Amino acid sequence: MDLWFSEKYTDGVVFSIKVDKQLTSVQSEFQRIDVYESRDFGRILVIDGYLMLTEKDEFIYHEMIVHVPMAVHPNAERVLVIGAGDGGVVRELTRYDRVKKIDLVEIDEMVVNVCREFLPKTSCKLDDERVSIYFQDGIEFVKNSRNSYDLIIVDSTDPFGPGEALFSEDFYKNCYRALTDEGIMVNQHESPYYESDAIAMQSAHKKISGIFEICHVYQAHIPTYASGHWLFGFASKKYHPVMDLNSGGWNKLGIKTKYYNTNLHLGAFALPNYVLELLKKAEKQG
Ligand code: AG3
Repeated sequence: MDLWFSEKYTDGVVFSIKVDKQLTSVQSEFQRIDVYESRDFGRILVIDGYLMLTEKDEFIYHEMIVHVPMAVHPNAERVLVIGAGDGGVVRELTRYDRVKKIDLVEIDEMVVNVCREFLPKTSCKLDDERVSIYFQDGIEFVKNSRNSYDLIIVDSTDPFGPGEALFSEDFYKNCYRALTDEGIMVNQHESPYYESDAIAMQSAHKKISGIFEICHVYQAHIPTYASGHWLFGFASKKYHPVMDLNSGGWNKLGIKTKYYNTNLHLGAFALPNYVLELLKKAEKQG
């Protein structure tokens, strides 16, 4: 009998990956966590039925959510990561010597435990000495931080379930306050393609652009997320994501990446017309 993992994108569209076996399935206090093994995408992490990452294409998401702000901010030393218990964001951050402190705030300890056991390729740097893990609600954590971080990376699930509040205006306002005057916040911004995702991304954009001085959106091609076309938000107090890109400086670091490069960085901010249209509409609603 064939075993397939399927994620429903709309009432008429389903994406499926044939899996060889289920490696684990646990129900935490917050959500259900499954890991599958597949021939084409390696191991797959699924939360509440939604695909979070696959071993085969997670590098795209994690490189783009980390290296884009890191190539713009000239000296990001203190980084707050919210969500991301799989460790993928932390792994990319630890490649920078200049990063001195990484606070990872993950609401669900079981996500970290499952990923440590079944996804060593993403969780491999969670024990780096610069990393402190807080099993707490990200919402509460940022409420109590002031002027403490150079960069905040919001690697949330989708805007429902435990991830919902990570798309709220209050949360973004608290992130703003938790950042220094030169701070940058990057967040996973959903997809522009299917209607329900597009509505979520417009709502996030509307809220963030009402708070941060500089607010842009960039894109990447992620084969295992809805439509394969995924967006990230770049919100900043001082640095512009394209004008302040330090290509020479970043290239000198010699970080070997599989997806990100500084030419692609520039291109990632060049969005298709229909996406620009959606963003403009969202800003007007503000
Ligand atoms: N963060 C969640 C991306 C959203 C995926 N959405 C979906 N499949 N409907 C991914 C976590 C990687 N660190």
